Amino acid sequence: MPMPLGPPRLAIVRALAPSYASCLREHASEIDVARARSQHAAYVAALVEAGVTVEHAPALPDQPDGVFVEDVAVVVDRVAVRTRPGAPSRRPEGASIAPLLAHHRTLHAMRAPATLDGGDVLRIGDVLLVGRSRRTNAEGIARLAEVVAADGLRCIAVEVRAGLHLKSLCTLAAPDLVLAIPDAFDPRPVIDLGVRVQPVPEPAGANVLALGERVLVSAAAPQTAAILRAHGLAPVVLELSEIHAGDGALTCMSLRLAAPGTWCA
Ligand code: CIR
Repeated sequence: MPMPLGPPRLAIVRALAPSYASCLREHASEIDVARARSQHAAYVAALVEAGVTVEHAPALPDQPDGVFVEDVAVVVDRVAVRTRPGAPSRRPEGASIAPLLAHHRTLHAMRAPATLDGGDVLRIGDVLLVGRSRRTNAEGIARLAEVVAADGLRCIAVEVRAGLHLKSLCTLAAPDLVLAIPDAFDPRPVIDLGVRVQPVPEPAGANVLALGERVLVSAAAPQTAAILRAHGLAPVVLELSEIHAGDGALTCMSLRLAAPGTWCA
């Protein structure tokens, strides 16, 4: 009997740094830090509203990308791995999260030359689809596979040809439903798992965060919200303009831990 998908029991988040306007990003867009902070606060409130317990990692004022905690670890059922992020400037971020994770899971390390960002890891049941991207290399995927084997999970590598991370291109909305930017990646591994791949018309719609029936979705993706409704899900729309300006989205602002006997997105 496979484990069911559930809402996360716990989410680790980190306050948005005053230095956020210096975060890594593809295009030198302007960032309004005060606005980013209120968008982050609304995100945390939406997690709490959905019944998720929120734990705050120590603030890192001098790490502009520190709010994107998803990238610094991969957490599964009994084990977790602190990643070695692909961007060197982001490698110090994980140290302050490690003790929090070690409290809940057996925590493993990842060493050079391996690199991996958690944004490249999409869990579907017992499988982790892992994007080979600008941030995640083959050694990182191999190390992740070694760690998660302890929980009976396997990894399948997927090429990320465009975009930052695999989860910039596709995320899980329900146990049998992945939303994806059309033609952005090879959907066969997802389809082979018996999961439908639903194309979304807006790039910002590809990254949603499933919290049970509720699914967080960006205000920049109104058509995606309508698609979620059509699938019987309850979209919770969040304004994320300043988070998107930092190349971030919904999944990247938390590290989620499932309740025992379930897995989570
Ligand atoms: C970066 O380039 O690393 C950050 N500015 C954005 C990271 C977003 N992370 C994610 O989607 N998992």
